[in-house]
Amino acid sequence: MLPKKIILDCDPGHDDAIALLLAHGNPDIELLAVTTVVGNQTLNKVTRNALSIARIANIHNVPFAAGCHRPLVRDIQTAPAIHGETGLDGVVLPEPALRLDARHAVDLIIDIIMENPPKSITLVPTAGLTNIALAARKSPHIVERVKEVVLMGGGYHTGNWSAVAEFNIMIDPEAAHIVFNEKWPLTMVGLDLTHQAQATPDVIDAISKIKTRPAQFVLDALQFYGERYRESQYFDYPPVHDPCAVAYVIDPTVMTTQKVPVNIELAGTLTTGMTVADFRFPPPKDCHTQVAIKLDQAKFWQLVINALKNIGETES
Ligand SMILES: [Ca+2]
Repeated sequence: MLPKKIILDCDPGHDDAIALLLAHGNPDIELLAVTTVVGNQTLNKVTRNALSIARIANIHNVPFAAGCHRPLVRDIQTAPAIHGETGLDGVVLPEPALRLDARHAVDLIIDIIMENPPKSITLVPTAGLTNIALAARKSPHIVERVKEVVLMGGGYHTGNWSAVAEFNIMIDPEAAHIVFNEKWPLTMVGLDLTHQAQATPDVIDAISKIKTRPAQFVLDALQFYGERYRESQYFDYPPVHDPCAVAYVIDPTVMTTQKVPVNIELAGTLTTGMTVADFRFPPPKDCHTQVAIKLDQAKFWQLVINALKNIGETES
């Protein structure tokens, strides 16, 4: 089987970091680019974090590009309560060794989609959707060339940034509206699913046995991230959102999904940024969106652990 070609659009971020390691360490994924966007922290901070993770994991020959420094319409909102002032507090980050691609992330995304055969690229956004929305607006012909969009964001029952909205959607709901309404196949890996992906003590134990620099980085990241989730949202163990989207691309049987129309609330007084999922049956024939429902936790964590083992030891 040919590896699946993906572009990871992210805002590292503790769980983005693990998503990046999973994509890099899994042999069924070909990571064509990493693009960054304002989200968990400012664009400069998350971009530097992405480059530092590349050094920790020995990622070479993959272009990294910085994208949008603010949402389309709204003011910037970041998430220091979960990710700290750097966006990746709790870990020691090395000076980046890779240099950024000179292109804007939006242009890099468009270039890669156009250079590759139709329906061969999967977009995996694990942040606000500003870059992806702008790419679709700048070059509308990319939409039919993308194989699918598998994003971490939203939730059909659960919010975390408001009563009903999730952070990645709520920080740029207009961008999310664009991305959910384009006719590419779209899988929403939302909070309903990712709250099942908690880094429990047995997971931590399995990762601590790997004893490599990238594995230690993940342990340090989960330590900080777990404390913040305990303090701010009373989780016993932290939900590791972003790698769930990568895991679905690797092996769709890692979760169950349901075809459901989803749209983004833009005008609500209480519900802006809500991913409104219409579970009335049957779904329309032209429904191009689906939502992730139930995670196979053992299979998911095995993918993460295997990726760390594949990456192996890296230079310090
Ligand atoms: Ca993220």
